[in-house]
Amino acid sequence: MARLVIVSNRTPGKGAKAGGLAVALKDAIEPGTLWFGWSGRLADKASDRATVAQEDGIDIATVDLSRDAYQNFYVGFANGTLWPLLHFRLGLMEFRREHLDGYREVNRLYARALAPLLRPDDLVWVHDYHLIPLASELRQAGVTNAIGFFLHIPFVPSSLYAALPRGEELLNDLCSFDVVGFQTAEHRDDFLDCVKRILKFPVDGQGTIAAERSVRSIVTPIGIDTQGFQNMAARAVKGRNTRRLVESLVGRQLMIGADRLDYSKGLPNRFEAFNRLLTRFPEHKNSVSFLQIAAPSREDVSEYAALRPLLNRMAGDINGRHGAFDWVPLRYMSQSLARSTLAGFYRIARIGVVTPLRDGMNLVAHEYVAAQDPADPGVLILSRFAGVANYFEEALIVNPHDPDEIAEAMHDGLAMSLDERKLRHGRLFEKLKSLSARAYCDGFLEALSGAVPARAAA
Ligand code: GDG
Repeated sequence: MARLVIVSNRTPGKGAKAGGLAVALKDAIEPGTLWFGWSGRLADKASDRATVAQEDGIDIATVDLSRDAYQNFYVGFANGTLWPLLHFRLGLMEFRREHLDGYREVNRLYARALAPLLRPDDLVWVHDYHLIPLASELRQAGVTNAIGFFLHIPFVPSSLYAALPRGEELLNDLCSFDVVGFQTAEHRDDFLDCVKRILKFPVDGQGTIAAERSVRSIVTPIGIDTQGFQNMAARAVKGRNTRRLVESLVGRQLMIGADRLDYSKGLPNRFEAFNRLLTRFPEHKNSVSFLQIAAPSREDVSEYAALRPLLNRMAGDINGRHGAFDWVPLRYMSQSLARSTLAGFYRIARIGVVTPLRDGMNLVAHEYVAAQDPADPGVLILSRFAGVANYFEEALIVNPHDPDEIAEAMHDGLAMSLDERKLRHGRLFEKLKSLSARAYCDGFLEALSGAVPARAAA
């Protein structure tokens, strides 16, 4: 059987925050799988020689980056240009030629480090926007393997994409993969729209692009291990942290949000929505607490650093205005919690608030639904601009740009009958089964394996 080679910005293991991806790929990983990525270390000089170590039966190959390479590639182009652009935030996009050049150089370096580790029938699965030029660089290094790419974040319509200087280079790079996967049909269609309009490549009815090679575009939504998360939540709810949280609520209902501290997650609007809930529907005063966990992220990117003081101020304003001597309405933590602690907290929360302005998928929505007690489930409030909203129609769907609409959904969710909560949760839970981590891996790898005979014939 072909060996799977996974490539992502960070490899799993000590100190890496790749947790989510490692969970999603669990079913694809076997003894002998090779996982390649950045070590997380900054060295004086970047090296194109990988260090290979065995961890939990898989081979982990890593390279160090130089400080300059990290600045241009990671802080500059990946997170200062591509992330805002692909989240529809043109106003936040900053482009510098040296960042794009650095981004390509790092991808070239990765290709040089990875190519000698590859065996002829390996299937190579590349993850996310940091690594768009990788297939093209691997091809230049002589690699002929089947190489697939999965984009975890959205894609944008061609009119928006056109703002990216030298954007056609990256579109061409994407056409060096055999398979390109997206979270939703909308993201894939926007990508194909760019390919047709900007590169003028023909695309057939199945979404296959006739470039130098034949490139299949597919929709394979990511998922979680639903059963595993449900079990973790059921266990955690009996644990010390959840019990202490319940005690501290003294009978009040809980609303919860958990996100990376990222401007795409719509946190200021969510805070403003809670402010409006308490202003417009004062019956909720002293009867609900909102816990927002915001795990620090990408702190060396300036837009991220700017978000922190804004949220601190908003949290202070809300608590100053609405709080009482025995009630803190908004409990805000810019810290991360253990995954199992989070699972227990989701389970006791009457409302899960997932209101990103844009999101590729958003796995917090999956986790919140998986964590619920089916006999007394909570309500999910979900942004229509999260990829998962394409699959989760039974959530309370909101436009996250309108804090009043979110506030009304909070009000409705707090008042929702047990019967309606059960009905909605039951349907969402059914959907989780087909949106599983296993379905994601199987779907993508089936398409990638299919690329092998097609290429051999060509
Ligand atoms: C990208 C795309 C896509 C959050 N706070 C804590 C914590 N989390 C965990 C959540 C969840 C994960 O982080 C976040 O996943 P998301 O899917 O919401 O978002 P991104 O990090 O932006 O990921 C996204 C995803 O890739 C997968 O394709 O869904 O659209 O943007 O698992 O639970 N985990 C812990 N402590 C926290 O405080 N341990």
